[in-house]
Amino acid sequence: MASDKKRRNLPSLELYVPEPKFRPGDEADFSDVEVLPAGETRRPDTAAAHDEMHDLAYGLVRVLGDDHKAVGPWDPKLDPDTLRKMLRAMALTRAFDQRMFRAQRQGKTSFYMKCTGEEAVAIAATFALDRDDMTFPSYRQQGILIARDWSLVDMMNQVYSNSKDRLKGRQLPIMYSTKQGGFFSISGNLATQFPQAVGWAMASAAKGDTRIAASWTGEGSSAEGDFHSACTFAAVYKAPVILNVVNNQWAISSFSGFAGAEATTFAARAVGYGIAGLRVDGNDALAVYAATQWAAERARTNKGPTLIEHFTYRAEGHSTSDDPSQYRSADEAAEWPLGDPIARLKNHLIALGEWDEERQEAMDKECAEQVKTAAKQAEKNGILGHGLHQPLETMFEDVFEEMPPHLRKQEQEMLAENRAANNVAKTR
Ligand SMILES: Cc1ncc(C[n+]2csc(CCOP(=O)(O)OP(=O)(O)O)c2C)c(N)n1
Ligand SMILES: [Mg+2]
Repeated sequence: MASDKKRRNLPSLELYVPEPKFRPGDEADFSDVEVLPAGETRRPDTAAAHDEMHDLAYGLVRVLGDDHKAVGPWDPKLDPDTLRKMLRAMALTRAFDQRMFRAQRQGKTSFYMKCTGEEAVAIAATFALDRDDMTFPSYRQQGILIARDWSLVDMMNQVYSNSKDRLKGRQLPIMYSTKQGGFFSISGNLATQFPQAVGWAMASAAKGDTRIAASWTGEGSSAEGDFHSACTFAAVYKAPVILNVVNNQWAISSFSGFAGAEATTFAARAVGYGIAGLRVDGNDALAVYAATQWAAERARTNKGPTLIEHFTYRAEGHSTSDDPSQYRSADEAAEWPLGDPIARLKNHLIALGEWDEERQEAMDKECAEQVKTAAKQAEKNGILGHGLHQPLETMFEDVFEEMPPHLRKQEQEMLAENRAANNVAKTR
């Protein structure tokens, strides 16, 4: 719209709107993505001042090299048993995702979200945390629960919103919650978990406790105001918290550029807040483990928060409601220069002489069986639309200590209507 006041001697302003590099039908080519060689990034002391490590917010912590060997100062030097446990938790998470995705397609649940390609981000981090540290995840860190050996049946009961769903069908499937699991209720309101994690960490410090908090958010959600207020509080009070930004390149159909990825890295947000910032290869389980271990030690020794960007790729659709072939090139996942986190850890164990393809195949089969057995058990408690849901009156419960009369009246009306409807159905 040309304004009357437009000054003719100045160039017209132009609005810049980012555009993803590849759309459906394009050949994906990530050769411009800078992938630093494994082992090259320095590892500062965990007590280092945040402003002495700005380079790390623009670098890329990597441990696993192209030859599948672990190299450099970030190598956490884990024993083979721990590596195998980590690999198994990642494989089990993938098997769980596959089964639940299929369950949604079979109409057993209304919704599901996979974390394919991002398993290391949640699982390797959980291995580096203490069991009683508190996690504030987004919906793509089901791996935390699996790494903490949480019951698969309990998770499935929630996905099926059935009679054994502890959350009584009040949460969208996959929005788990367990106090004993140290897993804060997932919220559909993106990024709210960030200030909650910082507040929890501040309380832990105020009480003189020893437990720290860790939170995860997507790169898209880092554009929310909550992300920024969380960073301010974390920096000001040196909260013992690890703030993870999972940069999987996509926020449903919006590419990371809309959250600022073209301008700088997500780890660089830390610089402005005066927080330690690390940028990590999110598909390298050892790098994720090492960065989390570093940040945990920093938090535990009162040196303050760390913001970790996990550079990764969402290998599948956003959720069962999404069709990524409509907005991105089909090649992208295969062309992703940082590979697949499970394959990379597997190859590392093979390179160490501690694993082989046969054992991997047997483990994958065992994981599929374990998930199948759990699903059968959970399905006995009910699946979507098969009546074994929570009693209807639970809809009115657990809000007021004593239900106010108007709600009691509504509840009675609902139950009467339901009885009448059932009677009509029976006489038909
Ligand atoms: C406050 C808010 N805004 C928008 C949405 C809708 N929404 C749900 S998931 C999503 C994409 C988030 O992408 P990202 O943060 O990158 O996480 P990812 O799904 O990639 O793990 C959006 C926009 C929401 N749930 N809450
Ligand atoms: Mg994302």
